[in-house]
Amino acid sequence: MKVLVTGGAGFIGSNFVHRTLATRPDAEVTVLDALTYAGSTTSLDGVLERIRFVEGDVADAEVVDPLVAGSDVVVHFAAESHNDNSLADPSPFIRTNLVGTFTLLEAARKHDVRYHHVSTDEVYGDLELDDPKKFTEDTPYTPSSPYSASKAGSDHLVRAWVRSFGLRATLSNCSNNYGPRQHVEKFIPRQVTNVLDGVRPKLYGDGLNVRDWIHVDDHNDAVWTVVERGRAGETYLIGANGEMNNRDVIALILELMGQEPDAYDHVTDRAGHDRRYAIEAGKLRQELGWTPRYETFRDGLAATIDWYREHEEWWRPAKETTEAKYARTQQVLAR
Ligand code: NAD
Ligand code: TDX
Repeated sequence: MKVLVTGGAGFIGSNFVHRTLATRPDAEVTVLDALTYAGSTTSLDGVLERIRFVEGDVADAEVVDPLVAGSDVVVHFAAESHNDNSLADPSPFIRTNLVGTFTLLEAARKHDVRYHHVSTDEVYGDLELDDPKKFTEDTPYTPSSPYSASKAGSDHLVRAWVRSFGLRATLSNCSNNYGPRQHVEKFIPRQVTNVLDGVRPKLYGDGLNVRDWIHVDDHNDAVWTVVERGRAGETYLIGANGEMNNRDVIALILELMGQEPDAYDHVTDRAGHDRRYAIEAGKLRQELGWTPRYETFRDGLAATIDWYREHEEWWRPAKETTEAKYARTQQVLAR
């Protein structure tokens, strides 16, 4: 199978490429990635020689069209992915997430190529902490941030191309991923690398916001499950019952790294900060038989911490500029 992976030099996309080559030796993988601040070919170390790597923009039809034409399936990960960045400057989110998706859809339609769209649970807005409900495939879209609104718009484009043009597409909306090769701007890598640098972790607001954590390999196995067995036009939610609030995640990181559980700072909250995400993944489990392999968040987190300990050369180049950016917008609050 010839697989075009967009965003394959980013966090989830690079882990997808590593996992694909490990589990599907016959797959012929092409990566299309613009190598923005969030992408690096070092995330493909060890597999670069087994794939074709194309540096280019998913919103550039001249680049996209021949690559899609030469593929059996497109798995679209490329995106601007960080909520805080979307609050500072939404414009690249509109171009990459909306125009980029549109460009891929047009090529997939023209060449009748199977398309899988990787999306997020953030399109459903947020839940109250005491709400017994979780997100399902039927939850209405109410995105909060420019990032989640751009992802919501891209999901709508995919569904319109399915209905109007008969595109052979599937969608998946996943909860928060953790694991190796995640950019240090994101919550878990930021705190782990702060502790490695002797800096206190930074918690937004009261820290009671809940995220539903899933290991990136479990997400990517689910994506393959949908690519291979999902029904055209269908959406599948991906999650592994990993709800935990941010305070507890920081306390666990500190404990696993041999620090006091309260050795962190409270900083200015994110504007419009979603309170809680929670995924009901029954459709994926029952219809397609997927189950996550990582049994506990604690074990997966400990392995992720070890990865950052052992790969300073991977994260160090981005650390200083990321923290300088945060320092301009966030203040440490007195307790
Ligand atoms: P990431 O920011 O780590 O990686 C994004 C990759 O896309 C980078 O390699 C970047 O260079 C590339 N890219 C950006 N703009 C591009 C463009 N115009 N053309 C080509 N390449 C471009 O993101 P991630 O966390 O790996 O997320 C991947 C996908 O999964 C996104 O679609 C995101 O919305 C979705 N998702 C992420 C999570 C999560 O927890 N990280 C959860 C659910 C869904
Ligand atoms: O320093 C921090 N301190 C903090 O308390 C950072 C960077 C974040 N946070 C909080 C904000 C969130 O409640 O931690 C939580 C997780 O933050 P992010 O890592 O920025 O993730 P989130 O905003 O939840 O979005 C992530 O999951 C859904 C991904 O970045 C998205 O791409 C994905 O769609």
